[in-house]
Amino acid sequence: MFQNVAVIGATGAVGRIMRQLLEERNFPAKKFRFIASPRSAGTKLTFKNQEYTVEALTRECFAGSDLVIASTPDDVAADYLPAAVESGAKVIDESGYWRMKEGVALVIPEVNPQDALNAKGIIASPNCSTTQMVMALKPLHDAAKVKRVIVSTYQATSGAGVQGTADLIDGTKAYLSGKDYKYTTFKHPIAFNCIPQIGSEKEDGYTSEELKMVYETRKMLGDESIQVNATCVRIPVANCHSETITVETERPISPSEARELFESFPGLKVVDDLKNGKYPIPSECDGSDLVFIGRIRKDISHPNGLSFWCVSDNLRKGAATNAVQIAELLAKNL
Ligand code: 2RA
Repeated sequence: MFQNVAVIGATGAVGRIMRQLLEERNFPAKKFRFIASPRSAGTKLTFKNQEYTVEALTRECFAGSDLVIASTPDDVAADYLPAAVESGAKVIDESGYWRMKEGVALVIPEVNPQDALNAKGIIASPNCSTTQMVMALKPLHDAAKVKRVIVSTYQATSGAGVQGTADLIDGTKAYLSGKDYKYTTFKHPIAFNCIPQIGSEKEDGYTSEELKMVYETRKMLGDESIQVNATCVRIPVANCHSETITVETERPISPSEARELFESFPGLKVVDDLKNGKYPIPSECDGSDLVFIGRIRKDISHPNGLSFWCVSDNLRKGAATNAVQIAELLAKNL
């Protein structure tokens, strides 16, 4: 059992769900601490019926904690987490900063648990859009080796933080009442619109979000030969990312074999009955820790191709749940 768990970024959108999960799942630890930016320090919060005062993040604050779970902006993770590792704690990081660094484990517990157990320093949790896709790819890769993936995402505003969803709600109200609204998170109106840019411009006309899907996938599946072509789009949905995924495998996988592979993989749930209008939709996946798959069908343009639709709560399995599952894995193997 961990003796002293520090949750960093405890008052943010993901931090709030992390607290809820640690409580609901009865995470085994003697003591918890909740830490956030100096701006939120002093805030009172309730955890397991006990009141806690949020502490300020400093480089010295990790002393005494043997597990640190952090959800902060990248620059904060870059500045502070090396001090957490130096203090001797196991460190799980939700930010994007450490994921692709040499020697940092990037982990989805259902996919590559051993990487977390072998990790010497920071254990990073992947980007939300990558997590749900890699959950779906793993059983296909194990059965028939994934060679190429073409993915388009339909990403919720909550992925851009609390202000992203505020922009969706307030922008929609303004649009409906014919008023102007100044968007603070998005470059364009998100109400009644979609925006084909998530993240910053990178090489060859791709965005940072799209390249995360390429490089993080290869790292977690341990296969640098997998080709991934991603297009990431922000849509006016508050929560849950959706993805269309087309996979080319070394040998053909039929839709019925794919369904069996998905159904027997932990953390995946198949909802696939087109005749009766049943497939995963964000409004029904919101609040779940699972990754949902539907519309499983042959890619009629390629003999070894398979297409499907994938939806998951980006704040839960895409962020908080995955981090807490890594913590549970470490706790079981202490
Ligand atoms: C987004 N994937 O949805 C990002 C958040 N990490 O913007």
